[in-house]
Amino acid sequence: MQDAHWHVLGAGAIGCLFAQALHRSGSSATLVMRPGTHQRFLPLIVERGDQRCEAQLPVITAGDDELISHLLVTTKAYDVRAAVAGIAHLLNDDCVVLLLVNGMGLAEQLAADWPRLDIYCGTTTEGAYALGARHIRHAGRGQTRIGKTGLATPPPWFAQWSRAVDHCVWDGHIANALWAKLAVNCIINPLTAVHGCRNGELGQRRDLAEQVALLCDEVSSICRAAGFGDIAQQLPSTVAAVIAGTADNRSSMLQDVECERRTEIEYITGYLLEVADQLGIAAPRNRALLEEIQHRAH
Ligand code: KPL
Repeated sequence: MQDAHWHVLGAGAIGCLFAQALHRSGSSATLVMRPGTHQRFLPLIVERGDQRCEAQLPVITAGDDELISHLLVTTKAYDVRAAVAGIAHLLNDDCVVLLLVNGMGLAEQLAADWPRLDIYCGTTTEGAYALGARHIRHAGRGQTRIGKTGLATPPPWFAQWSRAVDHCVWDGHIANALWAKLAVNCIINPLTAVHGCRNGELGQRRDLAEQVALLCDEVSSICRAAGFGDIAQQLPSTVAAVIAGTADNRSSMLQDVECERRTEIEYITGYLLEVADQLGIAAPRNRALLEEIQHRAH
């Protein structure tokens, strides 16, 4: 089968990392940029250890007429719907859309807006951060899991991804991986954002460790009721491992709050609370954190 041509919507650190990985492995990847971008090619720089890889990637905008068959979406969660709507006229009817974004609920929203899209979800622990526009540092190797609910075996295009991206696996139960990440993010992200601390402090400071434990209980009970009993059971040890493994990190939500950017809280804690409401579970700690973060943003 001929390689698919990927279009990448969202040229942040993760979008650049995967666009470069696809390009480097011989697949074609095009950046979808905002209207007003006049360049036909843009440089993309990835630093890794003491190496620096620079590539020129083709660019399109919504004003072009190039059709899109495979779309990787790596925008902020709150931008996904509008960004996809902006290029909907370029999408093939049965376009493959791979969502590699934080939070949950977006696949359902896109499916409701465009029922014919073939939507996949992914989650990655690759560590990358921006040094400038389309200039990133690939700081930590991680694992990338991709899947689609109800699809046990990968579609043909996945071969490209396993060739291009180290430690990229097809996950026949992707909902588990997404919920496991959601549960961890519901604890670490809002707590670090509210207390203005690095991830490691959540394990080191007794007052914060207590809050982690209480929040773990609440998130676990929602996970359990939603059918993710294993995630619930392992949550305290999973969270402790992520806190220890990312001790020096400033969580993405802390960075957003510090830079006075919009946060992704509605797609993380907000999504969890929607599920809790549907299941009739009270979640006062999560609700208080949601309100606190929303309050700070205004
Ligand atoms: O995913 C993260 C984030 O910051 O969004 C964690 C795992 C908390 C690492 O910082």
